[in-house]
Amino acid sequence: MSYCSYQQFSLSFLALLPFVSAHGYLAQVVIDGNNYYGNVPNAKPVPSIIRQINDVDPVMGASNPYLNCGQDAQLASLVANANPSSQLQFWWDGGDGGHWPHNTGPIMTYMAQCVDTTCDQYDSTNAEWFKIEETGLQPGNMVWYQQNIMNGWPANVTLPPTLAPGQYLIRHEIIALHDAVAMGGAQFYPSCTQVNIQGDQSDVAPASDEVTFPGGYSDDDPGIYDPTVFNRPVQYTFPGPPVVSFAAPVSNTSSPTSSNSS
Ligand SMILES: *[C@@H]1O[C@H](CO)[C@@H](O)[C@H](O)[C@H]1NC(C)=O
Ligand SMILES: *[C@@H]1O[C@H](CO)[C@@H](O)[C@H](O)[C@H]1NC(C)=O
Ligand SMILES: [Cu+2]
Repeated sequence: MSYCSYQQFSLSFLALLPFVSAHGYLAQVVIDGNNYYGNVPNAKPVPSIIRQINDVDPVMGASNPYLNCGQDAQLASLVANANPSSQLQFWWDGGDGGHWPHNTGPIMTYMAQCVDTTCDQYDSTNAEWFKIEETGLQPGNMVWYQQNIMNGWPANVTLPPTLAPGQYLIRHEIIALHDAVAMGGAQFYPSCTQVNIQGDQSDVAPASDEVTFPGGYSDDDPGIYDPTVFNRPVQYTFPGPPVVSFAAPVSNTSSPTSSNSS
């Protein structure tokens, strides 16, 4: 049901295309210069900090249980050390091994504490997620930052400088909105990465800023069902809770903490 971005093509041209739907997955995370590779969906897994999914296709529907960490996400066996203000890069690949195939929609990053256990054992079904970053449109509101992912660049995220230490999941998510002019057409691509934050800082998210997944989104949220997503300049409202007050400062340049609301 979900093609990548064919909707502007004529039906006759569509009929000539091979039935390849590339979609994609989180292939690699870089933490302060250290590379951590994820597993290709469905491949025999090697140790990783990224929870492996079993399908590059998007998660569809705001109440889908796979909205949590991605399609049938499995516990990952490793947990990487990170620090307050660590610089992260998230590298997304297309399911065909090429570049990420989408360019319309937001990129958002959430975190949740791995409660009462380490993240390699933590069942995130009831995790309380708080948002540390949301990246939408580049200045001018014509082009999404997601275009940079399609061009072969990573997403750049800075961890909150004062977040309390401990084991956390980082839920880095791309939403592809090219079919979101219809209710239920938004494509969700969640991912979960396991980290252990060092230090003795003390900020924690207030419960009022936390959501579960599913739970944090509705199919009729303005940023998920978006009939005007192709009207430029784009007016966009991010779904989910607000970014926590102690998140790293927003920079509207393209690196390394690119984050810009419309
Ligand atoms: C960043 O935001 C500031 C304040 O809104 C603005 O003056 C500046 O032009 C912006 N920079 C870019 C590259 O858009
Ligand atoms: C992340 O930073 C790199 C290097 O500055 C930049 O080329 C890239 O476009 C940024 N990513 C996004 C999604 O803007
Ligand atoms: Cu796709």
